[in-house]
Amino acid sequence: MIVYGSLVSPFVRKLLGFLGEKGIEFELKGVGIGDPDPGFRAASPLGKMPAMDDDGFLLADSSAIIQYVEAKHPEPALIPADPQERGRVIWWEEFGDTVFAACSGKMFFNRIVAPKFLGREGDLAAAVQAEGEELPKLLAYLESAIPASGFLVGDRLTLADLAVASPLMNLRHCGACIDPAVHPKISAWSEAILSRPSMAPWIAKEERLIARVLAS
Ligand SMILES: N[C@@H](CCC(=O)N[C@@H](CS)C(=O)NCC(=O)O)C(=O)O
Repeated sequence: MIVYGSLVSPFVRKLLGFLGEKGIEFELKGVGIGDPDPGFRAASPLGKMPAMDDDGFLLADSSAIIQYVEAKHPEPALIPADPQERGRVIWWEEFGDTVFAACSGKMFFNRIVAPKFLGREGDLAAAVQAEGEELPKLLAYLESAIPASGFLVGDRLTLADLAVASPLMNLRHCGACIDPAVHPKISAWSEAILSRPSMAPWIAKEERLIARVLAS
């Protein structure tokens, strides 16, 4: 399987962790925003990452790819069969993808991607608004919702944990680290998820990339 994407995308990071947890071998082909790579453009009609080529089967969108992989490789199950658990997992994926990643994305895109990767000014007012107004409410909700099990749904890792922990890395790149004194549950839970063998090597690589880019 080939995955097209950049290590710093929350959607790509979620997918890489998911594939790692499944034990699936894949090759990551690095592409950037607006990348003309023909394989990427064929797999991603809208030019968004991630996209996938699985032996000629082309698919874009992290959630679509994850559903495909879960159906093709059911074990270990990362999307539970239990109706209530499955509903909760999809809620958390939605929260991670469309709410949390949108907020962290306003900070990350405008402060790092636009100036450092695209060579143009970001909308710094949007970043300030996201950090000051949106983020505190989202972190308060997440802090209140992390169960004692240490996993967002049930008592084992699911897609929910990967989907919500992933955008936290984009906050970290912006210097907005989780303060364990203020958000002790998010701090402990996210450290546990982001340090899993499925995530940690990619994160180490992406941290080196961001350090290089910020120093340039
Ligand atoms: N719902 C999509 C979102 C993908 C997405 O928006 N990716 C961003 C990077 S984080 C992208 O490719 N943006 C480029 C663009 O919008 O042209 C998914 O889960 O894969």
